Amino acid sequence: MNIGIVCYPTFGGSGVVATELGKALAAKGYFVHFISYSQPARLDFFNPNVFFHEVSIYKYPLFEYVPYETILASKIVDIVKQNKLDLLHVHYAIPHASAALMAKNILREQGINIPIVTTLHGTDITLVGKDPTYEPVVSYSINHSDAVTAVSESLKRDTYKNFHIDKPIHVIPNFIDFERFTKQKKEHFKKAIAPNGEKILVHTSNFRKVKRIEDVIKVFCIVSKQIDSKLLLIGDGPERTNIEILAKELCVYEKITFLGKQEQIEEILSVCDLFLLTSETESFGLAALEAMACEVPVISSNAGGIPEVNEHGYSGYLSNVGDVEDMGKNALKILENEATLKQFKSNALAKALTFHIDKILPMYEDVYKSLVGEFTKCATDA
Ligand code: GMT
Repeated sequence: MNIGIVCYPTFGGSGVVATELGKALAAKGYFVHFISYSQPARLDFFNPNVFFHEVSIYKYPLFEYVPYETILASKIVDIVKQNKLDLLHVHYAIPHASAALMAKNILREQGINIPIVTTLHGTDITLVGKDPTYEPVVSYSINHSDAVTAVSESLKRDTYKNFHIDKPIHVIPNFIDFERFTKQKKEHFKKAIAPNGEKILVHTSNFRKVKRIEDVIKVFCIVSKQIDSKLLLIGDGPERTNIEILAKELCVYEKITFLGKQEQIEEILSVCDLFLLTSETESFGLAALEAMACEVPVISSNAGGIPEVNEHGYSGYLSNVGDVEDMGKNALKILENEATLKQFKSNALAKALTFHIDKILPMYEDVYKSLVGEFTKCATDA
């Protein structure tokens, strides 16, 4: 089967999920065509079944704003025809689903029927989508997709609440490829970061306001008063300066290392003891799942889909958004006792295994098969 995947190429969760899904499909013998405005961050390998089509954006002086959606729709039409795609899987409603629908309508006039699967990731619904300006297009795009999936039950509920949807939404949770995300022996990293055996806490994100990283700093402040510890902050984004100021005010700056954007995040997670995710909204929390796969328990808020990933009292603890006192108390409960920490680490892995890619990938395949009647045999079967 020839599958087109439309996604954002950035480090953000939706791009990561789309890329990892494409890689896994290619490994199973599907031909996967990525369509994006630049090479997706994790698409850094060669596989004869994987193709990348760049959506080139030319800025003509006539346009104050580049009509990206129009360029993308035209590109999709070309790629579908040239590569005889059987299906398009678009990640993120805005503007991928609407561009795909435009392409679908153009192709229909040319006698080509291309089914569209739209996967909702969260920010397209909970943040951007809630802006009434987008509502008509997002509702239309969801209702006219051939199949719609959401990454958590919580996101499915939010979508029905905020939009006018008459379409079934299948929940297909995000997944982990354990060939990559697994605890590795990186003792030299540990020694370099925590030379005196300090506990290592970690947070990774794109440092947007919605992540409430100020709460990460406050929780770390509570923990570091009781336990020798270090905090690793991975990623970068608009809140970086504010976080640095707060860390200095709370006198924990010296104990924090800003690592910036990292490719091999699993190597760093492998030496960490606790992951902090304090978000205001979070449809799933892939970053937490990646940490759990590397045997790192999670202290998190209970926003959105996080409780579907982090199990309270088992893989970590949940608190109300902004309740840093409770988060700090829970973090100490895990870190203060070696036996408890060991138990939570092993529970985190056990919980992460329920999201094993081998369990989740067939769910997407089932959706594809239900849309593409004649199942075209792919490379490895031929
Ligand atoms: O969280 C972000 O800032 C990135 C965002 C995205 O759109 O890529 O992540 C969303 O999709 C991820 C993958 O499905 C989810 O794990 C994140 O929870 C979700 N983010 C939010 O809902 C804020």
